[in-house]
Parts: sequence; structure tokens; C-alpha cells
Amino acid sequence: MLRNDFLWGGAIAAHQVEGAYRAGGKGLSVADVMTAGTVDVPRRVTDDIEAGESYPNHDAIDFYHTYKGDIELFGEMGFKCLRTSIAWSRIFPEGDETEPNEEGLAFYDDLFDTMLAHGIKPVVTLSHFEMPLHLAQTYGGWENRELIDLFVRFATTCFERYHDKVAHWMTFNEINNQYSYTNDMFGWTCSGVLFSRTDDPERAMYQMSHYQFVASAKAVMAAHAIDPDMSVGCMVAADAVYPYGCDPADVLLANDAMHSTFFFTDVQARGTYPHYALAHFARRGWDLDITDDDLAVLEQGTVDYIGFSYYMSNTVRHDATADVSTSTSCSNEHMVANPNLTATEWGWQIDPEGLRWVLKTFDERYQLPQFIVENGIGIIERPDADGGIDDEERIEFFRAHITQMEKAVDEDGVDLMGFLPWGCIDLVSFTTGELRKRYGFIYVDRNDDGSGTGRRIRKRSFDWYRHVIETNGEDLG
Ligand code: BGP
Repeated sequence: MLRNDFLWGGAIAAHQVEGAYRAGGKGLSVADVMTAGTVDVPRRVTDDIEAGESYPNHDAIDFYHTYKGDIELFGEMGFKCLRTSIAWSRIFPEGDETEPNEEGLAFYDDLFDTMLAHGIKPVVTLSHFEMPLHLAQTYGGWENRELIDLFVRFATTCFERYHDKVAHWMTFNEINNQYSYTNDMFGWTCSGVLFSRTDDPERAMYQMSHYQFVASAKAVMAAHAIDPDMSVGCMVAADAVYPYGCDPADVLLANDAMHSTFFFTDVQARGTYPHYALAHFARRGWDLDITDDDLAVLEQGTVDYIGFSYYMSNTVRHDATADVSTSTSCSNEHMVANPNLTATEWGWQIDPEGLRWVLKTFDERYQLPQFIVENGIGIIERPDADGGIDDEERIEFFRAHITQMEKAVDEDGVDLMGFLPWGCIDLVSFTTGELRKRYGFIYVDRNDDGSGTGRRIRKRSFDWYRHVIETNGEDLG
């Protein structure tokens, strides 16, 4: 049985929905210089906004202007909460101002008030792939230690302003994406750095992660000091990694591959660097900028819960090699397809039991509350002749994942706070910038070529999910 106050809801992120990229005094963010891509063509990061290029985050689904109606629809589904992010560049347009932008703060005041008026608790990510562009271009992104204080200023400003409206926070979205240091996009979105321009991308990744760990821990401490009722989690992309076979080489490889997640949760949940990481730093001969003061901060600022996204599992085989430099689904060069699973059109392997595996594994490792803050399936959809959208595939996807989630709670004793389907309203894909990769219970009539009325249409899954929430997950239809 799920707890009575189980947080059913949905998840979105500022840059993937809001649009209005110049409105209300907003500065440019790293997302504003990312072009549109596809599953085969990676998004490009441009130095400036190039004339004639398509930047899908500039308009997104125009949530900045439509949020009142959209939130009403979420309320109709019975959402208990909605996860979104605060665009850092709405609050500190350049990132290094000493005073925040009041217009940006007021926007989120009204957004959160609107949610609360519908009985929807805001769950907020502070940095979801949208740091101010100025910090990336002038400071060198998270390679620069100064970003710690700038982030903490931003975080503190938000905690002080919204503590009576927002109880659940997360610091850095999918902080572990940058573990894929052969892929420029992930360095850019997590840290404002193009790995291909660094001398040693792997070292840069660990150094930037360290500064973010310190910034995150300081934010946790600040939140607790401002209002002890606020809880702050980490947020990682948790993809289960399986050995392809029982060859011990595969098993060891899969175990190591999980460091792409555990390295980040180990530091943020336990407050110390794990032995395998210290051994790795020593083996590489790196002298990373990690001070004794930093280590003390990490120990004090451990997170209150593990927030994570779950989309797929991956499988590794020691005698296989894959090109992962543009992969959106795996950071491991030994990745192979799992013959037991099917995959989406974007190559993401569908594995509901992998969600239970992740929940069990985190619980056994940390004994902390967990929060599934993203899960979902991207599908190409179009309204049928009657104007409706019959998304049975999405319903099946969620039915299977929620079933496994409930087993993890009932049979494995996992302490679970909530479940938030990603992209509860269609939005701009992060990895490809496409709108055609639709995740929502609500269809948005907007296409990649800019056409469409913007009209919102309830898909069949809309009523299905409303019923799931109504029965607290007892009846999955
Ligand atoms: C996660 C991100 C989200 C989101 C989701 C789906 O990596 O936290 O921002 O977009 O994945 O990915 P995509 O949009 O590429 O399908």
C-alpha cells in the first residue's frame, strides 16, 4: 500500500515548457543556444543565437503565458504535486548580479500560488539544465570554483522567497549526466562546459562535479537553516545496468558501470567520497581542487532524499564496443541491446522491472526516502479523425512501471515519497529538442516546424491517470 500522502503528480522543467526566453527580464541560458536535433542529429551548441537557426526552447509550449489553464488541467487529474524548475536566468539574468530580478521572482510566486490554489504542491528543481549563459561563457561554467557562491546565492534567494510555498526541493537535475564526458551536450547542460574544449574531459567532469557537490551541500544547509520544514534531495538519472551474461567479466563491468549513478549519490547521500573514486583519482595522478573545508561541507550537507529519473535499463558486455559520443541513452562503451527488452523509437529500452531494481538497490545502499521524479515514454502521436489521442502504449507503460513500483514498496519495504510522470504535458525534448517526442497526458498542438495552434487536448491516458490517483494506485485499470 502506498502511503496516504503519496505524491502523485507530474514533472516538467522551465526551459522545456516556458518559452518566453526574453520576457520579464530573463537572461539567456545555456538552453537558449541549443539548436533542434533528432535521434540521429545531435543538438548543436552555438556561441550566439544564429539567424535562421531553430532554437526550440525559445518558445517551447509557451507555458509562461498558459500556466493557469495548464495547471487547471493538472488539477483536473487530481495532481497532488507538480515538479518544475526555476529558471536561474529569470532570477539572476547573468548569474552574477548581487540583487535578484523581481519580475522573475514574481512570476514563480504566481505560478506556485496557482498550483496551491488547485491543491497542487510545487516540487522544485533549482538547476535543470538552464544555467545563465553568461556564467558558461565568461566564467567557464562549473570549471570555476566561483560558481559555488553564485549558485548558493541563487538557491538561498529561492528558499527565502518560497519556503512557505515549496517544501520539496532538488539541487541539480540529473547531475550524473555529465559522467558521459565524451558527449559535449551533457557537459554543456549540466555544467556549461563543452568537454571537447577541455584538456582532459574526464578530469574536468570530476572537478565540476565536485564544485556542484559542495554547492549542493551548502544549499541543503541553507534550506534547513531557513526553514527546517524544507527537504532537499539530490537528483540523478538512474538507469539500471545489467551484465549481458554470467561471464564474471560482464558482471564486474556492470558493477563498475553503475558508478555513473552511484558516484553522485554516494557523495551526496553519504557525504564522503567513496573508495573506488579516490582510488581512481590516485590512479590517474590527479590533484583535484578538493579542500578540507569542502569535505567538511559535504559531510554536513547530505541530502534528505534520493530523487531520480528512470527511463530504461542498459546492458553491458565486456567484448563489445559501441560509439557513445552522441548517445542519449548510455555512457558506457560496452553497451549492447538487451534481447529480452523492446525499445522506443529513440532506442531507450523499456524495462519496468528495472525500476524495481533501482528502488531496491538505492534502498539497500542508503536507507533513505526516495522520490521517482521522472518516468515516461516518448511517442510520436497525432490526433485521430475525431480529434482524440488514444495512447494505449503510454497507459501500458505506466501500468507496468507502477506495478513494479508498488512491489518495491509492498515487498521490498522501500520508503517512497511519490511518482511523477515526466512531461505530463507535451514539451520540448531535452536530448533532441523535438516536440514530436511526446510524453504528455495532455497533447499540445504545436509542431517542430513551428506550426500549430497551441491548443491542449486530453489524451486517453488523462482519464486513466486521474483514476489511478483517485484510487491511490490501487486500480491501474
Ligand atoms: C531527463 C531530463 C528531462 C527530460 C527527460 C526525457 O534526462 O531530466 O529534462 O527531458 O530526461 O528526455 P528527452 O526529453 O530527451 O526525451
